[in-house]
Amino acid sequence: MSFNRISRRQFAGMAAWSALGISTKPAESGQAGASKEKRLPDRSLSSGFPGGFLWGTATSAYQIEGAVNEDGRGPSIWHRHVHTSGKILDHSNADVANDHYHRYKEDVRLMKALGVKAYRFSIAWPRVFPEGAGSPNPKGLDFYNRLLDELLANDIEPFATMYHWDLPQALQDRHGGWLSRDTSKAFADYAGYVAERLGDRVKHIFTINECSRLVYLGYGAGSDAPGLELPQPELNQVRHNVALGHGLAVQAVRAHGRVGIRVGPAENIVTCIPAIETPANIRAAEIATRELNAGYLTVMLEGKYTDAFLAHAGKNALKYTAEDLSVISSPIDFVGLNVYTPEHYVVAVDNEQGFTLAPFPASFPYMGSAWSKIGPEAMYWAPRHVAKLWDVKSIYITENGTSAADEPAADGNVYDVDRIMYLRNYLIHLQRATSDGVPVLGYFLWSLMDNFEWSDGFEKRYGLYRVDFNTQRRTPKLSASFYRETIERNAVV
Ligand code: GBH
Repeated sequence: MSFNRISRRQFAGMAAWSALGISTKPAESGQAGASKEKRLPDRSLSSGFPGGFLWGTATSAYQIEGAVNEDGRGPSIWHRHVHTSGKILDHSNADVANDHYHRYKEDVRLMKALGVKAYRFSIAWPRVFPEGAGSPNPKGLDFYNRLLDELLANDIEPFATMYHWDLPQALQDRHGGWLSRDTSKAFADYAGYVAERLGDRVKHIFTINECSRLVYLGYGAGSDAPGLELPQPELNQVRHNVALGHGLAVQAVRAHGRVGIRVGPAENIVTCIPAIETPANIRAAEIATRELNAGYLTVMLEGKYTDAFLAHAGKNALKYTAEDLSVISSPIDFVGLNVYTPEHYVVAVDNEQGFTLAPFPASFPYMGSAWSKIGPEAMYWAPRHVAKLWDVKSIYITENGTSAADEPAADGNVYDVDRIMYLRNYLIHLQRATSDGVPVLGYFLWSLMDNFEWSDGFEKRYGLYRVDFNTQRRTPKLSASFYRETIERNAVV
């Protein structure tokens, strides 16, 4: 990159980097000057990640795009929810959010400055099918054409999520959203259409982001869109239809995408950690992980509900067919895992289920969100359990990151050393996993920049870049430097 080709905005961004003591020169520029000398001694190869390990960042459409009424986009359930439910912490909405719809080129430059080689983003279903089904909206799809071209011009590999919770409102109105399997079918039609249109440039597709959260918070607790509090039998049916939607979408992507397109889920599994790493506790944690994900990843990978899961459903037993189970378990190419928290610490006991879940002491540490327990070892055990239990050969960490208080210091910089502490420790455990041969191929940090954090509005910040939502100015936090260094060395720093 030569200086006279740098735009003013890029220059402003780079000034912020150097204020944090980071050289913005690419590593291969041969400038073995002062910045090199200051480096720590190289670690031995065994302390790094495998060659070709894919470093990326992640976002989702509704959380960053804004432009909710532009170019024929239809309303989504989140649009309705933020404007009517009164359940958003700061009473904000995402009508503008990060204005990424108009600023995507700048945002790709932010990624480039980090050195990431991959980007996980989601496609807004209501941009592509404003009514959820029926006629596609070419102008909506065009946004993703522009984004993909920009990413590829910058050597950043696109990983597209088909559904990150922004269901077209029309499908909610027409048949209760995921309460009806018509939504599962409409989802597959949309996914197939996108795979056909974008499959020349997108080689990796995630079906649904975190099935469990959209089911329980959207249809059970009602804190997320569509804000419903359904009784257990209906909730079970919603869950089944979401799993079915995943399977139908896998099939549609294969039917309509190019040969070799790769597809899988992006799940937030209930991660069970052996409280002490004895063989008995490790086995108990595996059993617990299989049972506690029975309605999601377990059925996707085994093609059946576990006995304990069905017994628990009891009189609320689900309506499904054998055909449904084979659709849900359509072969996938990889498993994506969003890893944030240790869900349970497990101790082996001699009872019927073979494990007990240790209660969390009141002193257990948390990061900035009410649910965000700190347990770096989740990053080791989540992929290890998945590889071991189901012999999965390819895993991506599709999200990991944390909110933090992020107060700018007197000099204007955000020294988010708590986020760095969190990331460093999770990455040490990820490195432990890859060293042990757990097949994790890449890692997407959540998130590229602060954004609309669902029912927490703009109150919780997850970004490597701070966003001033009044001016839309993006500024790297110290954690952006941490991530850039980690990527450059392919090792935890
Ligand atoms: C991810 O979910 C999302 O994919 C992403 O969009 C989001 O911005 C990011 O994390 C940060 O939150 O309300 O007590 O029932 C994170 C994992 C799992 C966190 C479910 C919230 C519900 C806790 N989520 N959890 S509670």
